[in-house]
Amino acid sequence: MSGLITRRNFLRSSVLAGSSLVLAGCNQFDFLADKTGPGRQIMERANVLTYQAQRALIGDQALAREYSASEIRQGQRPNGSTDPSTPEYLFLKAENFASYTLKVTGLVDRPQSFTLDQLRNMPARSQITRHDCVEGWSCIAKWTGTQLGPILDMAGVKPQARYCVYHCFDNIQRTLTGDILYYTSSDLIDAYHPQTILSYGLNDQVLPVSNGAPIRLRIERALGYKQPKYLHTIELVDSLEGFGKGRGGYWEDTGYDWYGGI
Ligand SMILES: Nc1nc2c(c(=O)[nH]1)N[C@H]1C(S)=C(S)[C@@H](COP(=O)(O)O)O[C@H]1N2
Ligand SMILES: [Mo]
Repeated sequence: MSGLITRRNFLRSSVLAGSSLVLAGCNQFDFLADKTGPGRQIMERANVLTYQAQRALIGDQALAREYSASEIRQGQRPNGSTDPSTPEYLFLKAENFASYTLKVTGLVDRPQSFTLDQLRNMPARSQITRHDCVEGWSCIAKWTGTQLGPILDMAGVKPQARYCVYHCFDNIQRTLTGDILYYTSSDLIDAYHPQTILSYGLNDQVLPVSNGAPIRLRIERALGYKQPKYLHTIELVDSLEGFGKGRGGYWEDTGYDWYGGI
C-alpha cells in the first residue's frame, strides 16, 4: 500500500464525523443557520479538523485522483444555476462572450484583465477528475483550462493576501432587497495548486452555459460548491469579512463548511 493511501485512510478515519456531516445533503444544513447552536459548533470543529488534517497529512500540493477517459460515464450533470438571467450575463452570452474579461483585483501589485482568447492561448492543462456534490451525486469529467497560479503571479499577489474570493455572474437567489450573486473563496494553497484551473473546456467541447461558460474554476480537492461557475473576478483579500455573511461563500453563508475538502 502506498504512503498516500495510508495517509488517506488515516485522514478518513480521523475526520469521519466531518465527512459524514458534509455529505449529508444540502438542505439538511439549514439548522446550522443558528451560528451559536450545537450543530454549528460541531460543523466548525469538523471544518477546522478537515482543513488541518488535509494540510498536515496529505501535504499542500498532493494531487486529486485523475481518471481515464473510459471512466467518463455521462455528461457533467448541471446543478445550481444553469442559465443565469442577470442583464450583464445575458449580454455576454448573446455575443458569445466576445467582450468577456476575467479580472484579478484586490491585494495585487498589478490588477489584471484577461479576454477569453488570452486565457485560451495560455498553456493548457486537461484533467479527468471526479466532481462530488454534497447532494450525494458524483460525475467524472474532463476539464481543460489554464492554471490559476501563473495568472496570480502576473498580477503579483501582495504578501498580506490570504484568500481568493471568486465572484460569479449568476443570481443564485432573489430576495426583496435584491439579487444574491454566487461567490466562494479559497486559500492561496488551493489557488496555486497545480490542478486548479480556469476551465473553458468540458469533455473536449467548449464549456456549455449550463456548466459555467465561459470560465469556471476547478479546485479538484474540494466539493462541488467550491467550483465556481460563471466566474468574472478573482479578488485577493486578507479577510472574508464584508462578503455576504462573512463565511466565504454563498453556500458557506448558509452553513456549509468553508474548506469543503473531499
Ligand atoms: N456560479 C455558480 N457556481 C456554482 C454553483 C452555482 O449555482 N453558481 N453551484 C455549485 C454546486 S453546488 C455544484 S455541485 C456545481 C455544479 O457544477 P455543474 O453544473 O458543472 O455540475 O457548481 C457549483 N458552482
Ligand atoms: Mo453541489
